[in-house]
Amino acid sequence: MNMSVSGKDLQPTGAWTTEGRQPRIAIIGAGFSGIGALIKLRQQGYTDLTCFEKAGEIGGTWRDNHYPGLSCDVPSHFYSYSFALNPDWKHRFSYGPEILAYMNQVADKYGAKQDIRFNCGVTDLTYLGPQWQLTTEQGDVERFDLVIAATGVLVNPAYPDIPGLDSFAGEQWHSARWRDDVPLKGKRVGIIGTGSTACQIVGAIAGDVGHLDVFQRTPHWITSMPQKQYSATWRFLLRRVPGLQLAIRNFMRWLMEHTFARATLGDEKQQKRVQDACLAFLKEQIPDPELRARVTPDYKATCKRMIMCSDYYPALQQDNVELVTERIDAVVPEGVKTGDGKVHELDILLLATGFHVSDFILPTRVTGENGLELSAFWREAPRAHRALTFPGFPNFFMLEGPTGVFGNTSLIDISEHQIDCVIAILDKMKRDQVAVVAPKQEAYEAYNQAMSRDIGKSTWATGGCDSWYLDATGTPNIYPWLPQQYREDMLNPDFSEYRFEPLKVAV
Ligand code: NA7
Repeated sequence: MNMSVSGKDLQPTGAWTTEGRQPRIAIIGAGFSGIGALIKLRQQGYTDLTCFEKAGEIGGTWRDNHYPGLSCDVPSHFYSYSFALNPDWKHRFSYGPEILAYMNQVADKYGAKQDIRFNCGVTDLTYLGPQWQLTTEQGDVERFDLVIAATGVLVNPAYPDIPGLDSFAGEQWHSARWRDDVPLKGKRVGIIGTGSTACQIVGAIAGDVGHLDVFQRTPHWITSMPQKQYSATWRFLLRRVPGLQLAIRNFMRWLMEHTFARATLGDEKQQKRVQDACLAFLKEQIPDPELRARVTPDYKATCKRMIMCSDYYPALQQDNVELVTERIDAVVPEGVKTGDGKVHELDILLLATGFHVSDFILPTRVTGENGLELSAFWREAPRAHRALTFPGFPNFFMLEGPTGVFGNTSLIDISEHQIDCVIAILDKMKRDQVAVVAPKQEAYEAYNQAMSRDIGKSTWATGGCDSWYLDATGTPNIYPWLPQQYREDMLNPDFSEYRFEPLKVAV
């Protein structure tokens, strides 16, 4: 069915605030942020909601990723919605399928799926003042008063730029495009990458494959993942004791943020504590000093995102597993050729090589005021005002946008606070009967300057490593202060940083 509306209907209308009607809100993406936005907006009385989801089901990263061993390195009771605490988590750190099932349960419970258009990607967003014109992959065109992009961060797989990659004669795939139809049992498998994803995969498949080559370009700092299966008694208690779940959630948040965030953000003692814990874990896990030396990083812990994984080091020491630290020269039809001239013959090549982290909503074309395109606005690096809004792009919000809180913490928690901030802004628009909201250019610049100044103190900048936190200029493009501060910013938005204007027609 083509839902295009006629040219007449597409003429700019007045503002929702002055017309006394519900704002038409488009939410793009039905992962944790998008579902959270649907639920929280409806709870606050904003009911004209349409969520555009490019896939046939909800889930975002937890739908796209389904590789063996997939789990979350943020504790389950913290990695959940504050309004839908879950006493039934089976493990302290949940596995992918349980997280996806939780998201579906919450979406069903709150009726969020009724607002979602599945298999409906958005190709274009154009600001026509005070509304946005939205075009779908199907060519349908509609108007919305506000747009909330909830399109995720780790979405588009990064394929390594290795000569001959396509010449490989066996099967190869990216970790985020896992092939369930190709059995690994008994096969000669190679995996490129040693980040969080690779560590989980290696731990899960080492016992199954015939031979496994792990191609490491840079060793990562790894700390243990204190996994624990929750007992039925514990789950019963959580259900019965008032406040217990919330107390655990808050404690987990405190723990994550006081260990990793502080260590990253200039607390040298804490950084040393984290690094010493990693070194002790490594020594305990790998007795062989030669292998240990090969996996010991030469940069500071917390420079790259910390990995929590207890299965990786034991897997590396299995007889059928080989750590390859020689530089990869090329992929050839038989396998991977390294700098020492050796060809590592493989049946299957796995690419755990990360994501294009600077894309965010792109390649959707987003055109703001005066024809300004978001891709041009982001030419140097993707930036935002308080990781949520953009000058020149009124009535447009991005959850988990650039310069966000992407360290070892719960992105669900962060996005919930962002949604609260969006709601506070909508409430103000309604109260003051204004049509347009956007951050002031000077507020955006002052904020980004403060970020640039303070990010230099973090181990992302000083730790001596390359990471996905760095933008094309080599500067960390991430929130430089403690997550607690971001939550406070979102709970108490400073409205003087925004321009609120009456109806303004597009030029
Ligand atoms: P990451 O953390 O970006 O890790 C990617 C890994 O792939 C990392 O070890 C890279 O080495 C390696 N890589 C990338 N390109 C190449 C090439 N060309 N040759 C060799 N090795 C390469 O991605 P993950 O999927 O593991 O984790 C992403 C996030 O998901 C993670 O932070 C969690 O939030 C969950 P490098 O270290 O750059 O030398």
